[in-house]
Amino acid sequence: MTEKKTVQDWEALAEKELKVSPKTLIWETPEGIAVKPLYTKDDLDGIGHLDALPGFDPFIRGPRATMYAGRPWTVRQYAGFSTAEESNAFYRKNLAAGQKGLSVAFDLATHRGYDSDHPRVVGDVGKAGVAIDSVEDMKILFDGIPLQDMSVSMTMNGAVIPILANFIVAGEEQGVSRADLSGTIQNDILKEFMVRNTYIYPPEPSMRIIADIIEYTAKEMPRFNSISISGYHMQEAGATLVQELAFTLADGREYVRAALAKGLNVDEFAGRLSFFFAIGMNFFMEAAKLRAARLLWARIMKEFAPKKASSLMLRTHCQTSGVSLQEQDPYNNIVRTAYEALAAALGGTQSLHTNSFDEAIALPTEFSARIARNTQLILQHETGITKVVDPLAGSYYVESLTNELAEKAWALIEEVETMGGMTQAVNKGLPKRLIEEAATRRQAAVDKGDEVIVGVNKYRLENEQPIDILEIDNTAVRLAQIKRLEETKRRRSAEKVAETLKALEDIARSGTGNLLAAAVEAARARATVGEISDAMRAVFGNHAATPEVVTNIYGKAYEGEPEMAVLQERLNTYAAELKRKPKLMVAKLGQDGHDRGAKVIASGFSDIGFEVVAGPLFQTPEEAADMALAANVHAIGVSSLAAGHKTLLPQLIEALKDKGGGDIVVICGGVIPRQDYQFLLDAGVSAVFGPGTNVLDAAQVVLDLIAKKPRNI
Ligand code: MLC
Ligand code: 5AD
Repeated sequence: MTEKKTVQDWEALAEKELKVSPKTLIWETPEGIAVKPLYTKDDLDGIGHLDALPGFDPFIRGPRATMYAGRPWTVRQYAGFSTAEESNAFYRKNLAAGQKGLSVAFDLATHRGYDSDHPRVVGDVGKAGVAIDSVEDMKILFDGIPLQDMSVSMTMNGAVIPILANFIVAGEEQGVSRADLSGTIQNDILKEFMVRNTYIYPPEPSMRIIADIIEYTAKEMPRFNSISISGYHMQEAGATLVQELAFTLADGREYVRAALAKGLNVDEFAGRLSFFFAIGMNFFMEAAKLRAARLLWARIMKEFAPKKASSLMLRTHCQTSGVSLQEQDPYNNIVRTAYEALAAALGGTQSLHTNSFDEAIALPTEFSARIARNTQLILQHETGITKVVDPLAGSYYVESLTNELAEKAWALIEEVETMGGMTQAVNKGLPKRLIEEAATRRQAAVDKGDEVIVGVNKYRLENEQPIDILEIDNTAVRLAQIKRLEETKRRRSAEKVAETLKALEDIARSGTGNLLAAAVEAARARATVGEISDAMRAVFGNHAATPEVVTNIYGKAYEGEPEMAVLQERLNTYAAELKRKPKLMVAKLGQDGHDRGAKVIASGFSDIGFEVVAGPLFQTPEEAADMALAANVHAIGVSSLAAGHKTLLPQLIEALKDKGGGDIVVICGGVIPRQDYQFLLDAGVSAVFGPGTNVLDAAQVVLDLIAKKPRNI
């Protein structure tokens, strides 16, 4: 008989194998979790949920008793581009090829409550999603798609009132009453103030909008999920999994309180709150995160003493991580996405979007979207993973991780609570700061090679072949939208529009009545997304955020590294010549609110020794040029992630020339296809930095460029 071995025996053996203590193998994750090389039964000591069953409180093993064995997760691919006609055709093809639910991506003009003819959105119409100006567009978007049978998710937060109103009216005009509409509206504004930035109004009226939507859907739309409380964008912006988990659940708690303050009973709405998480490359930790999320949500909801079990149940959509995908050697992204999708399924997601391999370059083509969709279909039909509920349960490692994530997230949730809840924490900027610090730390780890990304900072290809991408003719889309807007306005009753908009504005002003109910009337009369948004803007005003730059994180990671010291010395010598530090403005143009890249560059350059000016979000090229001249910068770096670069950069260069700043160096970076580099260089951009650029390398190039064109007024 073999003798029973202990963990101490294993440690001794491991040390013999390694020649050093196995403690050196402990992996400190960004979450502050020390992942050991071996987990055993001892790691389960004191964990309380080990005998939980799926379908029962606290739902750690899944919200449904049978999970995928009864019904697989919904294959729900997020998509939208160009006009309603083009997006509709794309949806229909995808549904015919095995997709099960719809998920609409709107363009940024729509997100921020501007019609397609607004001067601030010239570069944005139809680019990052589909342009929707009125019910007429919404009807075309769902033409031939029976809304009583198809669940539709709409990612909308800023212009959530007009968009949901348009959807309700489009359903009505298809002959489907709102009570029969199924789907989800994202409607999660707190994370917009933290990370995603498609807000319109200040926090307080924005929270009222959320509560009004929860109230309206609870009473009128029993099959509709009133909110999709989202951590996805936090992880995309750099959050650790603990931060993602904690801030998302704390947001959820805040929304529950807002709905209760409206006088609703918790069981009237809690079963229709839904969630949304990102699934990145830390495979087991991502699966554990979903299990921990369900556990903690049930704990949070018990505070509100619901009677229905469904009120405790966390149901979620997941999307594989966009930031984990790379521009270099892009077919690797198919592999990354497949692993992430598997983690989401093992974690028990209800619905899933898998990203396309061209993510870091452009919007999906039909080809890349097919592979992304098939990644899920292959998991569902070929691997057998759907046959067993929560197959990771009981794994020493996964149970221990689930427990540790839950404990760490709970501590952060409690910290938010002591600040007075999430609205207060957001106002004080805590979550945003923590997330931006984590993003900067990660960038330094990748730049230094401490974290390996295959094809980017290791095993890089010598020659990259450009891949086929989806190009959208932004001007053609804008002109087509403007034409339909004009037609819609010509055909409608101006009095009816004015009357319904006035009623909406009155409700906004008085603080009583339901904003969505009023907007449905306005949408029926063909008031546009812009007009409905403006009626509320007149009362609520616009929210403007001041960008802050985190310092001493990037530099600290490079402390004592010769690479940094050499660069800093070069910069100091040059600064002595100039009699001031080289000065860079980091700019965001148009409605593109993805500012992780801009923030990380601002932080990195500032720690290297540049003087950095962070421009606000949503500048027009003119405004950016004025700011750059007033601040007397040597260079402007534009970060572009929403495909507006071919319109906005030439405009910026023209504006600089007109205003006497033609000698300011213009560089840009972000999601820019290689096919567009020459166009940008011809337009006067001095350098283009794609995703995966090392910050120190970029700083060298910027110094070279400034030195060649020394502007020093
Ligand atoms: C499910 N059902 C079962 C079952 N499993 N019935 C019996 N046995 C089983 N095993 C039932 C459910 O109760 C439900 O019915 C129905 O089947 C559908 O299942 P579901 O699990 O609720 O799935 P789904 O309808 O897909 O809803 C998933 C969701 C929802 C609750 C998470 O909110 C959703 O679809 N979210 C998607 C959000 C999204 O796409 N976001 C994109 C963001 S992109 P019933 O009757 O109970 O409903 C983004 C990017 C950016 O944000 O920044 O732009
Ligand atoms: N179509 C498809 N996917 C999109 N994403 C954003 N916009 C679109 C769109 N119009 C995806 C990307 C991105 C994430 C926020 O959502 O994966 O990283």
